[in-house]
Amino acid sequence: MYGGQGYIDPNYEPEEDFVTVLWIKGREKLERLAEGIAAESSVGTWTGVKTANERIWELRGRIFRLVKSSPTSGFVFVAYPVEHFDHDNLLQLMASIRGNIFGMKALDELYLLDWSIPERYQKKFEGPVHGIEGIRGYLGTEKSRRPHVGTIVKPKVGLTPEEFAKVAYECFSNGLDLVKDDENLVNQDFCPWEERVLKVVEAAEKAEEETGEKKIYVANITDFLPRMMERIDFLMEHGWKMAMVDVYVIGVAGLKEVLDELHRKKFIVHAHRAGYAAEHRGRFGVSFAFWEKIYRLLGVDQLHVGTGVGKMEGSPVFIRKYAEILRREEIEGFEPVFLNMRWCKKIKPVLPVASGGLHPGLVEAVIAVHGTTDLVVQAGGGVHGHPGGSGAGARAMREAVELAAAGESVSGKRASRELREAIEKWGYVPASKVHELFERFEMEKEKWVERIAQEGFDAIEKINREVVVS
Ligand code: RUB
Ligand code: CA
Repeated sequence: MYGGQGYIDPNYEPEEDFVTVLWIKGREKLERLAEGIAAESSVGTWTGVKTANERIWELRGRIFRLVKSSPTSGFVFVAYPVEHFDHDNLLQLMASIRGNIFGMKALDELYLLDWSIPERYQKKFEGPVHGIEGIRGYLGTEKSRRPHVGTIVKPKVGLTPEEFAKVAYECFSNGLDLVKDDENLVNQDFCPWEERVLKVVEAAEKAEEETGEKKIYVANITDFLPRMMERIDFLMEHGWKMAMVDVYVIGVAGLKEVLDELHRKKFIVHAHRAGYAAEHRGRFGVSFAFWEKIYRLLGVDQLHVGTGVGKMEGSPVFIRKYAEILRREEIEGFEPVFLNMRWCKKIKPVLPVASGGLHPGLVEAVIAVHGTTDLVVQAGGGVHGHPGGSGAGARAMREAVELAAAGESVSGKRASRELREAIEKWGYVPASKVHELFERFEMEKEKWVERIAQEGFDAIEKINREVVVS
């Protein structure tokens, strides 16, 4: 009971509901902590109020499942009826399910692991304009289905427009499909945005003519709204309909506005997620699964999801699931960590971007983590750190991706000198290591489900630490 009301209803079967799954730990009984959350995120408060009635009570959050790890901790599943929420107002929805509950005093840990969105709500959104097939159509890879190969120009910041464009040209003309600005490069004095864009677009077009391949350069337009709008116009005027946004730092309201404009103009949208991890790691927070569903709903075309084998957080098991959430129509859950969910047809699949600490020797492994070649493989240091420079690094990456996509070894006899040089410098992880990890995990899955139920969040963290490619 909380505020005089009971929110637990084990017989309730969610149909057209939003469902959230949370990890909770606190200083009261799990049931009471959970009811506090259901109340505070829906119709209730700490005490009964005279203004409530039966009609309002129907709008409540219902706890239909509790998985107890101890008397004061466990996983909680809450269902909210669609009517609880304001039409397509994602901000109102966030203030409910990702709102006040994180400040409740009785809680020592609270983590929103996942949520599922009913089709009735999804239908109010447009989703991506291009998505996986649109981008593949643009680059001409619908048939080959090979991963797209990209780079982040490095150093992240500091190059002048000329220097930046020179690196971009070397990468484009040596086999890369995509060149991007880094998340923290926009319009600094040493590299004015418009000047950079003009020079890089010229470089990309030159490389297109020379190689006969289409190229994608995504300039980072992230800024306050009026300036993002100006940049979209500038790109349009120069016949360039693609851009990058730092989706997390922009915030959902700004993102909706900028995406509306990008959609009207049919841009390809590359989404960088810098900052998401500030609330994704630790024991008070929100999983990336929450955010990527918002980004797919609002309609980005490609989105960073991690690598599972590079420098950023996330075990292969988690990264594959994050990617499936973007790519699939039907998501198979792994409760209580991930929920089952079906995307409605209208919301197209988003192309996952694997990036962060990658190099040619990790290409086989990262494709194995994803379990498909529908992805962008992206390397910054792994291109520009090649002993032969960016051009050699680009060729080595493209070659590694072609070999791995064809199921061949990146370190085999067919590898060129440049590819071997990259592997000598950075090492090599074969796909078989990743396959073994997934086979082991599949065999031990039941055990992990039990461990998660018993040990709670500790076991989830162990999957990230222990289920890794070694
Ligand atoms: C990677 C890079 C990206 C990270 C972000 O550079 O610049 O910003 O991928 O992480 P490098 P994530 O290839 O030199 O490591 O993709 O996990 O959001
Ligand atoms: Ca970066």
